[in-house]
Amino acid sequence: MISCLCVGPKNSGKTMLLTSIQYPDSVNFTSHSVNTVGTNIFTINYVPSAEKKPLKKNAKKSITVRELGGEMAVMWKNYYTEAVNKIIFVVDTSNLCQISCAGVLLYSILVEPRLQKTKICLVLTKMDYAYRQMRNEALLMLQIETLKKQIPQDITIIEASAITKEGLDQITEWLFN
Ligand SMILES: Nc1nc2c(ncn2[C@@H]2O[C@H](COP(=O)(O)OP(=O)(O)O)[C@@H](O)[C@H]2O)c(=O)[nH]1
Ligand SMILES: [Mg+2]
Repeated sequence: MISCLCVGPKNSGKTMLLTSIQYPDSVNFTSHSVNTVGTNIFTINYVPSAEKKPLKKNAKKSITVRELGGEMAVMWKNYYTEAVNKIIFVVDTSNLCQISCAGVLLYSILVEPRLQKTKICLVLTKMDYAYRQMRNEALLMLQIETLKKQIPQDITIIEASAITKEGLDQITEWLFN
């Protein structure tokens, strides 16, 4: 059963982020990417390293994440079940024009009755491409501080880049802990 979903606007960088997490040693190709029509499934294994905390006893060593294509946002609801305990929400930090779209999508998840206990990881991706200030602006426009006070879900914010690999270890840790 798939307990983790990855959602976010079209082209926000979901496929590339998950691919980089799934294959930590891969070389990234930024030149072309295929739009996700429907869903992609990624299997992420926990590879222990000196920096990572060891897993708890009996913890899963492999997690399956389902990416929902941004162009099918109206259909996301079909994948929201009580079994979903984690959601990775990907925002393109370099594209603030898309931020209101991201905000609407995020909000629709937060108010979903079946997702009230879901843990959310808000990934500000493409940080290699964004100015530092854009990170603050993105969070401001998403009204994260206000939301945090009003919603039952736990939100973890991680800055990442599929290119520099910044934040990828943190996302893996969040997935497994
Ligand atoms: N600079 C940069 N570009 C990225 C990054 N992640 C994705 N991209 C680019 O953004 C575009 C959309 O990425 P993709 O993963 O297909 O987005 P998706 O629609 O959310 O799955 C592609 O052209 C990627 O090469 C990143 O971390 N940094
Ligand atoms: Mg995709």
